[in-house]
Amino acid sequence: MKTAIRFLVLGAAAAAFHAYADSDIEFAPYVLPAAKMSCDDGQDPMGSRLFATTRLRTQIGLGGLWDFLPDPQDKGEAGRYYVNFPEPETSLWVPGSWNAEPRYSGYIGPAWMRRTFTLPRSGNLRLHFGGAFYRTKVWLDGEYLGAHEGGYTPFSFAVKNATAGPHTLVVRVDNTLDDRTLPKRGVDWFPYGGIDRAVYAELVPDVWIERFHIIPRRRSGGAAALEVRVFLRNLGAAARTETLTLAIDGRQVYSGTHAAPPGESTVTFETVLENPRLWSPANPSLYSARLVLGAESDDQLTRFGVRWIEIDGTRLLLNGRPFRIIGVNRHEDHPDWGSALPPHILRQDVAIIKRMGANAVRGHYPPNQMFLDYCDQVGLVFMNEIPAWQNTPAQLSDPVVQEKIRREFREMVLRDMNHPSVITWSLGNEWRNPDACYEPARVLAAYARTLDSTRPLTLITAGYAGRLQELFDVISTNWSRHEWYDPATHIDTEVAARTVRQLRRIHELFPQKPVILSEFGGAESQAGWHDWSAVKWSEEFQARNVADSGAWGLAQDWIAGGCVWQFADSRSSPERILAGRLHGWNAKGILDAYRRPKLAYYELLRLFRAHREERYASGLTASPAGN
Ligand code: ADA
Repeated sequence: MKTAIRFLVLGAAAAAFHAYADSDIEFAPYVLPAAKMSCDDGQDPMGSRLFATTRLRTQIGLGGLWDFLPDPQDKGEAGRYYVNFPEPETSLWVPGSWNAEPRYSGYIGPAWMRRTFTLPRSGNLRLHFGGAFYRTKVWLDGEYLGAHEGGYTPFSFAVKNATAGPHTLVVRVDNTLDDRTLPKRGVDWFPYGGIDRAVYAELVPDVWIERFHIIPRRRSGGAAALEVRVFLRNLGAAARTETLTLAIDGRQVYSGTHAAPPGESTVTFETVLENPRLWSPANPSLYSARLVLGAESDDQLTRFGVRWIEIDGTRLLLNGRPFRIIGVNRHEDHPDWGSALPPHILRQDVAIIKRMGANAVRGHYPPNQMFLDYCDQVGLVFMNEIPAWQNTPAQLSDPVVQEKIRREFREMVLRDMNHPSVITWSLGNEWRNPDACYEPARVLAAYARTLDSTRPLTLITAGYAGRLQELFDVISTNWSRHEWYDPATHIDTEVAARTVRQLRRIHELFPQKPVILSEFGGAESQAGWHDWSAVKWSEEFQARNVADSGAWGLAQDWIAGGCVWQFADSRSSPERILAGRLHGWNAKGILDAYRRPKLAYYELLRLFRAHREERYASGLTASPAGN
């Protein structure tokens, strides 16, 4: 009663303040926990990672202002813009999304970008793009280097014997989506165009380390066998023999010679880590590894963690102890930056999530790699996924789409293998008519398992119970309370009861598999609009959805956790402007797009913290902060 009067007299925002001011919520100080590391690799001058990835290569950052010219009539290739770049319309900051600029806010189509740079000396040039959305073609000094399709994974080009002095780089990026792209046209997030992740050039020797993976496997007696997989490139015409030397935390653990045939090759060797420090959200312990080629002719650095993920019936085990996913779904989106979130926003997102008492994040696509570096460092697990979003059986049976799924999955695994935070791989989200997707799913799941056998494989569905789930280690399902997209204006408990029955059917069908509520709570709210009777679009309506579905999910012992839909409001695709959206935004964020909390955020804070304390009291969690 008292609360209701406050609502009427003081207005909704003030009431919300009062409702929480006297509550038992304690705000943790705004400090991120530090990773336990015994080695500091310094800063990455390219701004791409949280640590330097080389001590030997000469690197040239290609961020900054680039000439920009949209090409709505697609005349650029015929007009050879890569040789005769016309008068640019403006210059744009890279990494950046052109749709974050008011002038190009709605622009979908090809665009041309150009910049020059100077090589301090001649040598083999490796051009690295952390990501560009969605189709990219690259020319250096008028010469075509190649193309890449896919918006979320890195790609690179090599140029033998580039000369010292100035060079001109021209890039054509096209953010047009269709029925055969990943994601497909009309997906529920915005196809921000541009070079939206770090880009740089570096000088490499004739044989270099493209990347290396460290894959820990459990040995009896607590030791970890580390399989080291090295991806080499040899630009020469003859095979070479090279020495590889690995140091972990500054201590040499391996040295051996290996053949490096021309082109790309893979070398593997093994080493053992006795009594490894284990990584977990409570204890994010990281190792630093440096691999050197020859007598310091090339090197690469990475971080890795040792942690054991296992499945025990309906439970996930992390390092032998039950582990529940408590998290948020997050898009890489911000009104001022589009999809090109700068490091301080990535860091802020991680801090907000950690501070909520969450231990997990899920995304519809591989995020900026720096975000995963932060997850490794502060202790958040990440459910990694490729953007095969709501594809139809017809699309999934199309060999062209299947090949894109395979490529996207491979590129995700190649990039993210070393992140201890990555806890599951997902083949996609909410495929339509799941029974009819069985055959393509079977083939794709078999392929995915050849790339990594150390993490559970999953596919996100929308309450589906059926044989498709046989194919996956973990069942991930979204709580789809359909009333949101109906004309209903109030919460309908009958709909919720139906959803619960549907979810229980999954458990009945697969009583021995963990089920993750990959999305719960999805309801939109107009930030700042309150209504005491919890009418649709109000913060109260959303808060109730989030609290009810979250509390129900976390109370089921056969549910291995869940993630709220979603972390912050995000812009939806142009096709969705009428699909129950606020000005074309998906406003189901528990924070608004600028990360200002809505009521649902406080509800979730309470829920996550209560859950954590309860787990601690029952001995299932290592420490109150441990999750
Ligand atoms: C699904 C989908 C999300 C989002 C959500 C919504 O759960 O996985 O990407 O579109 O629906 O807001 O309707």
